[in-house]
Amino acid sequence: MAVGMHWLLLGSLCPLVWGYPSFTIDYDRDCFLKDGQCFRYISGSIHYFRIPSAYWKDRLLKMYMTGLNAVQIYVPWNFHEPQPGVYNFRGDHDLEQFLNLTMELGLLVIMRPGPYICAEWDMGGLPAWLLNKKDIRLRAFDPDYLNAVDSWLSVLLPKLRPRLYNNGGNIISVQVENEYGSFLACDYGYMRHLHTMFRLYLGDDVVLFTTDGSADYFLKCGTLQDLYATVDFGPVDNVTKAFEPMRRFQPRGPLVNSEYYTGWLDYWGDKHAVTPTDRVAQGLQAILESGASVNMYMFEGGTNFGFWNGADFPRIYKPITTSYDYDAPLSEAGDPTDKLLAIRSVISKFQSVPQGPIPPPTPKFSYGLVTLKKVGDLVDLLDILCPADPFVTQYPITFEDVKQYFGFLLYRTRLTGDVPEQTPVSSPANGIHDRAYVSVDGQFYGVLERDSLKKVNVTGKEGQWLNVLVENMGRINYGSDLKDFKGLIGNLTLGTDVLENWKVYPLNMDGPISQGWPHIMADQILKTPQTDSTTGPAMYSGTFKITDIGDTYLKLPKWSKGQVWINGFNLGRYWPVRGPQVTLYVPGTILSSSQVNNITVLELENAPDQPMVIFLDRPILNGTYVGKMRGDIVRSDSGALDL
Ligand code: 6DJ
Repeated sequence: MAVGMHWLLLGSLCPLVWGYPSFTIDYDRDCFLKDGQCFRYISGSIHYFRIPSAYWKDRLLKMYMTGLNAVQIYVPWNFHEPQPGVYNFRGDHDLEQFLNLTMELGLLVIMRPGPYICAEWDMGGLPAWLLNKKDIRLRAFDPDYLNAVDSWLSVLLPKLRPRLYNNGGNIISVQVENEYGSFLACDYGYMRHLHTMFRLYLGDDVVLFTTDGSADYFLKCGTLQDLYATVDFGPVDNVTKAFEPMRRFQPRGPLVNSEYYTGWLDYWGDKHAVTPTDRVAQGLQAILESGASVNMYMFEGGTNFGFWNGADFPRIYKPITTSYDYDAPLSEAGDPTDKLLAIRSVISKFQSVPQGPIPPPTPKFSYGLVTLKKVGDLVDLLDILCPADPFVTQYPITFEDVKQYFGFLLYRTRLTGDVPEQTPVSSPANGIHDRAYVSVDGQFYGVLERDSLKKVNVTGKEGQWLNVLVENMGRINYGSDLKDFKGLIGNLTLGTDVLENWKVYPLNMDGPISQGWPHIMADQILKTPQTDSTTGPAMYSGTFKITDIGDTYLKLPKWSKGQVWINGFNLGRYWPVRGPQVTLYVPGTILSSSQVNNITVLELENAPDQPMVIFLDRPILNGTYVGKMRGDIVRSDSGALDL
């Protein structure tokens, strides 16, 4: 055998001999060490839980083609453990399938398993069932909280261990908690406990890290010995300065920005957030010039389907929109944008990017108009939506009390006397979490809203039902108000009287609708006598046929606020009169070209006289803001006035 050949063979065996693969930190050379070489990652965040699983591979391929060598992902605990001890890792929840795809495409993975993730996701990823114990202390050394955390980690972390880079997989590092330094509890005992658990399940040699805002006061409570401290910040003028707090806490090791913001999130009622491409590109270039590793948050934002959006609470409650487009380099629908091309060109100055074109945007279809029929007022559909007996209670109880954590609860009580004059129903303690739709028998009177709309005037007769449908609009995901109980969390008054003797109906909409209701009962719907009133909470349904399948965007002209399902899939909330989001993203994966497609709309306030919706081939996420306060906002592109 030739000498050269001999060394070639030996070379391919060497990794095993030398203890490779290995991923560690070199504190002398201030870099990560991948198989003994200085290495930096250029990564992007992608949330598999915000993208239909059939599209995962396409998105990862686009990230790879941009020149990224890693992706960063969160794992939302509440998405996988909907009830204590009940786990879901199937279909769109199949985390391991997602990880297999990253491996296939040669992407490294930076894991962020929480248990808290923030992410503008309901309760920051913590399961709402933790609130069954009312005085639980979240993200702290509280035995009730820790027992639940430990049991979840005992399921999740063993799935990750064989996938660690040092064990032959592609996970190079694992984050413990998330921005813990912004959480007032500042409980080192809790962080130490998590650290112990992560080491127990993942071993001693994986790189564990933390991420915090780039300021000393964040790093103070967010960091812990043996956890590599990293920071997050968006485009800034002075990158060296932005990394200074990290350097003060940790003089040596690679610089890392774990969340470099390519865009930002949207709140209902605020302007659509946009971060200019040139700023993002310049900021990225400066980070890469500094030699740092970086993860772009988000690379694709995706969608808060169903009821999964979170909310912030700066001073008032601010729920996040259904779209989590984030003005990211890949759009909500996974299409490459100019921002992606600019990012790719910056990356190419520092490392080679894969040859070949970025896959083009997928076709979008404007399927056109679909007319809908009213199925019935919500209060007339209780047999379907709440077949069990309601809870009977003197004073209101919460979503958590009845163990329904998402969606809607109907509270009803009978008027104990005539109410001939307009009399306010109100919540003196601001206890509407989060929005309530008030009617007396069939007559709709208006809306109560957390922090803003405090009373609704009603009239009625003794014995009539006062109906208060309460919508959970998403739990707070950031700050010290994470324990965000839903429903009526205080008494309601009628005039000066406290209302008592309630019946509480937990409404299960996803169940029957995913089973084909109301379409499977179409004949009965036609025969059912119903009011043709277009005000107040009611269900509408329709059908449409298509020949080509692709993504599309649903616009609801002249509708107010509600929820939409297509073929049983819960697309999320619409609220065009509040904006800025006007259309809902409809992934082609839920449509059929061989069968009739069903659409079901729950409208909460006012439906158009001729109920119809329209499918467009482009999104409208920036309905123009023209109003100035909540309550009666009008937008020029809200669809409230025109098609
Ligand atoms: O880690 C957080 C992300 O999940 C950091 N971050 C992002 C995501 O929530 S807002 C957007 C945010 N942190 C709160 C900082 C508020 C100034």
